[in-house]
Amino acid sequence: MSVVTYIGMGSNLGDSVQILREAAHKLAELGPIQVSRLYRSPPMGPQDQPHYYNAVVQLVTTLQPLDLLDQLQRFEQEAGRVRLRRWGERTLDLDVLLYADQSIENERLNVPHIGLLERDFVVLPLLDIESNLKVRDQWLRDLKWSQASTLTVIDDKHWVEK
Ligand code: ROI
Repeated sequence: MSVVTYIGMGSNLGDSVQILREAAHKLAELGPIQVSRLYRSPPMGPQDQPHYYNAVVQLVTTLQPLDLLDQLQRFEQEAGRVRLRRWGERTLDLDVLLYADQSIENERLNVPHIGLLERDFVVLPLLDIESNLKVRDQWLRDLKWSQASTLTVIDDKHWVEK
C-alpha cells in the first residue's frame, strides 16, 4: 500500500543546488514526487557557516519507514556526504519529516521530525506542496511566522527540471 511522505532536504557545502536536484531525481526512483520551491535560509546553529539551500519533496511510496530511511542514507552517502560538526555544515541532509499520519519513535527515526514546527525552512516548503497539514494538533498554515520568515525564494517549483 502506498503512503504519502514528506522528505526535507538541506545542503550548505559544495554545489548545493545541483546536489539537491540530484537527490530529488533519486527520490523520484522510489515513487511519484512533488517538489516545493527552492529556498535559501540562514543557518540554524553555529552562524559561522554558509547559508543553506532547502526544499521539501512529497514522495508517495510503498517503502516502510526504516526502508525509506535506508534509501535516504544511501543517497546522502552517494552525494559524498560530509558533516563537519554537530549542527554544522553538511553536503546533503535528507530527513523523513512526515510518514502518512503516523507517529514513529525508535532509535533510528522520529516522525514527525523533531523541531519541524520550529523550522521555517521546513514548514514553508511543506506548505508549497500541501496547505492543509496538521502536525501535533497544529495547522502549519496557522503558525505565526508562516507568512513572514527568514527564507529567500531562489526558484519556483520547476527548479528540479532545469
Ligand atoms: N539550518 C538551515 N537553515 N537549514 C538546514 O537544513 C539546517 N540543517 C541542519 C541545522 C544544522 C540544524 N541547521 C540548518 O541540520
